[in-house]
Amino acid sequence: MPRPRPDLLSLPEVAGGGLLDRRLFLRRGLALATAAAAVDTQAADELPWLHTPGAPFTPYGQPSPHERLTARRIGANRAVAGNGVSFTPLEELEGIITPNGLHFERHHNGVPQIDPARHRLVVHGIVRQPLSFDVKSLLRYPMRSQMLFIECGGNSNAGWHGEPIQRSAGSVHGLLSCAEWTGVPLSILLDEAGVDVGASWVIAEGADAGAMNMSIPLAKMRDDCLIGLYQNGERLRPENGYPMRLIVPGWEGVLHVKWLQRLEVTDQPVMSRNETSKYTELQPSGKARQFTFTMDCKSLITSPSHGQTLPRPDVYQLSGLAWSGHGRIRRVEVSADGGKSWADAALESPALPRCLTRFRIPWRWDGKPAVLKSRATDERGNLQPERAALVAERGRAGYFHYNAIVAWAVEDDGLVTHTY
Ligand SMILES: Nc1nc2c(c(=O)[nH]1)N[C@H]1C(S)=C(S)[C@@H](COP(=O)(O)O)O[C@H]1N2
Ligand SMILES: [Mo]
Repeated sequence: MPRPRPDLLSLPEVAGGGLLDRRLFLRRGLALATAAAAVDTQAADELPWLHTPGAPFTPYGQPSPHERLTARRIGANRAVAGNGVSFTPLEELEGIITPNGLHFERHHNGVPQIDPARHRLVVHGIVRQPLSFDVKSLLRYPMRSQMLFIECGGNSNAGWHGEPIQRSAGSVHGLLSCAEWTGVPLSILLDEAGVDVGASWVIAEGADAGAMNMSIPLAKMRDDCLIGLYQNGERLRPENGYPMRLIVPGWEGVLHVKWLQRLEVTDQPVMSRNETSKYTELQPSGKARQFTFTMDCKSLITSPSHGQTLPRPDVYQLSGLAWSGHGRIRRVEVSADGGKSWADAALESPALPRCLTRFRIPWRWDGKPAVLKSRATDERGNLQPERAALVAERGRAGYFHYNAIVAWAVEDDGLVTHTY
């Protein structure tokens, strides 16, 4: 078996288990891979694309057919038609933006096929002037763009299981995506409607069958919420709320009401199904947490991760994602010895608030079993907890808001599995 190059063997460790200085990637000369061969021996006349004209233009591009395995994994609820999830394949992607066709999905009643010409958004309740907007009129309002993650409150819920689930990173933690959302700040519409004194909540309702609804504090709506109309530059996908959805930066996915058709300004929450029987968390005391809006500080190594195999002892680039609904990610530390020692990973800029942040660190694997972990700290000082601490605090009946440190075990044959 080939050994790491001597220049890589001599690099000093910054933490146990072979973690190397994060700045090595910034310097010239740390080429981890060696080019396949300086001169390719493959004869050029065997490559048909060098000899025949290429395919014609297409009105809307598609991924290469060689990348068809980069796809959402669907977890449909067979008992209830239209209910279920599909997961973003986090381990297949790089950078921080989720392509629109791979944004995760969570529908309680399937994807309504909405004709934008017949869709209306009504703003009413404790307002001086109730308003009704069609899509065309909303498109003429001033807009704002922001890169933001959306994470379902039920993301990573398999972490509560007694045994570590053996599935790819994306199919456990991929109810998480990140896009540039463009839309109309809600404060503009609320000002136009003229919110009256006494109002403190807004009830948002979707136009899917069942009209899913959620209550959101008026202060948050005024502060930074958007009526999202564009997703990564193009109009929303039907799965993600076409023609318009609520964007609630940093807060639980379920509040980002899709296919938005009604905003009712009120003085109390509506106590809908998804804020009472669901998306609440039973604690060891017997009391349930309710209105747990903000998504906590969290991170995950995506490469390497479950199901991947390291081909040989060598220097690898560990890479992953960190995020927090409380603001910016300030720090990500990585451990290669199961949490005994930690080293700072490099954060890729820009590290935006309530947006995914990519981290990287070089790691020299010596071929012995290792346990890889990452832990994030946000600008408010929130530190991602160890699993034991989270379970001690919240018990295991809560289901939602699991944000504990994720551990990957690397066996001596290079196979990566999930461990606690
Ligand atoms: N109208 C409506 N809005 C909805 C839902 C829904 O089923 N109906 N699902 C919610 C949940 S639970 C989540 S996590 C997010 C998922 O958004 P996405 O499917 O665009 O990823 O949408 C929320 N908005
Ligand atoms: Mo969700």
